[in-house]
This record gives sequence, C-alpha cells and structure tokens, in this order.
Amino acid sequence: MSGGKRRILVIIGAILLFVVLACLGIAAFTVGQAKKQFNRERVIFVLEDPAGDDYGPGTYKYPTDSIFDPKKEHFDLQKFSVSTIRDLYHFDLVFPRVTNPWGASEGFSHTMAQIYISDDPDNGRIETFKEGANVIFDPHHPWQYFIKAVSFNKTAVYHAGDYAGAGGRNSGVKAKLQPDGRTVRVTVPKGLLPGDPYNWRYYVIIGSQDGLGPDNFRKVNTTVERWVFGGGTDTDYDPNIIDLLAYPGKQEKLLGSYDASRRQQAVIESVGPSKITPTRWEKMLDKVIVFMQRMKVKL
Ligand SMILES: [Ca+2]
Ligand SMILES: [Ca+2]
Repeated sequence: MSGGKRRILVIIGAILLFVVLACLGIAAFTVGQAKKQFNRERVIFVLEDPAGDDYGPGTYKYPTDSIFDPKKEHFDLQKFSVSTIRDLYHFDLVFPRVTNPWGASEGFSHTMAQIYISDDPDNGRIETFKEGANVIFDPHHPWQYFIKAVSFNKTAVYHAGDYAGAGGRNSGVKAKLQPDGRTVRVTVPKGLLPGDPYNWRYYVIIGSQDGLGPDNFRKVNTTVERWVFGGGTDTDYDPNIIDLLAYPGKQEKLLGSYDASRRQQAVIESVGPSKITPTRWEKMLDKVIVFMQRMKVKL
C-alpha cells in the first residue's frame, strides 16, 4: 500500500472512531438526562384556595361534638398541588389542621378528599361516582378519573366506566399525612391515570369522613347536631361539601346553586388546566412512562 492510501485509511479510521465516540457520548448524555428528569420532582398544577371558607355555600356550621373544635379549620383546604416524580403522581392537599380521632394509619381520619379529573370534554360522566356529595359536574367538563382519599386503606382510583359497586384500583395508591402535619399526600402510579396531566381539570371536594354516611360524607342538615353539620336542608339537594377548590368568590355561588324546592342539585365547576408548560423532554418522558406502566413493565 502506498503512503498516500495509508494516510487516507488512517484519516477515515479516525473519522469513524470520532463518530462512534460522539454517538456513545450523545447516548450517555440522553440516558443521563432521562434519568435526571425521571428522578426530579416536578410541579404540574398548583392552586391556592381561600382560607376560612369551610362553610360550603357560606351557611354551613360545624357539628357540636368536641372533636370538631375549634369548629373550623379541619375541612378548610388551603392549597392543592399535583406533582410528578419517577412513575408517580402526588396530589397534595394542605389544611391548617389535620386530626386523627380514629387513629387511622394514614395519619388522618377526620377529613376526606375527593378528586375528580376531567381529561376529555367529549367523554365521561357529570354525576358523582356514588351518591353522597349531592352535586352535578359542569357538563362541559365531565370526569374520567376519580381519586377518593379516605382512611383505613380505602383510598382508591376509579374510572368513569367502572360499575357502581367496583372496589377501585388501589395497587400502589396511598394517602398519608406528611411530616409537616398539614399536608395530606395522595400517591397514584401514572399507569392508573393515562392522559396528558397538563390538560387536566380538577374538581377537588372536601368533606367530613363518616363511615356510615352516603359515600362516606358526613351529612349537612338544616339544624346543627352533635355529628351533623347545620345550615343546609334536610333534603339530598344541598351539597355535603364543606370546602370546594375554587377561584376566589366562586365557591359560595357554585355550592349555593342548588334548589331543593325544584329538586335541583348544585352544579360545580372545575379548576385548571395547568398554566405550566413542560419541556419536550418532560413530555416525551411522561408518555414513555405511562406506556411502559400500561405494558406492565416495572420501573
Ligand atoms: Ca379553603
Ligand atoms: Ca374553597
């Protein structure tokens, strides 16, 4: 081989080596980036709720038993946020006071949160999964997913197509009071909630847990009693919702839109979607994770 040809071969070899190393570098960078994004907690949605509106449409009064002392704060949602980390969603609900009078392992047993998610305006349901909250959802935003956060290992995820007696999905789902003593965190694997979380709208409903109440809601009647809220009606047309996540000035109007004489329940509106825009990376990663979870690949 002539000296000229050898030189060309060496140059080609060097170029190939460079290309291979560059590809390996890009691949390592890509994997590294994906791993970093996967392990980073990222906020998807956050909304504060006014303080001191744990009075339903504005008229409700706490029951008289001493476990409801100081007759405020237990059911006063102050902030709701949704975040993602790894293959999980966290739904955080912040209250000024969280108590556990019945000693549940979740760390709370007084407050109950129900989160309905609207993911598609053309599909879903506008009535609650079970009767109890006594409200109808905005027909423009029917719900597809329902997360019920209650104590005693009953927290579960339901889909709009589930039949009324369905027990709900609870694999990997948990609700737990956080160390700050104010935040109830509901954790749900992403595979149970397919769809784009940046498009979700939420109905976040707060009630008082009653194991014997309709859909575990403590009831609201006309007259306040030891274990019953007052300031509503003795019918099933007034909401059993003590606080609703809503934009300022909205809750009283929405929860007060029932008419017992006409047998009409209140129609409530959702909040959202998120104003946060994910990066291309984050969007791609979310899709891959949901796909892998649905294929039952362990992450
Ligand atoms: Ca509130
Ligand atoms: Ca509210």
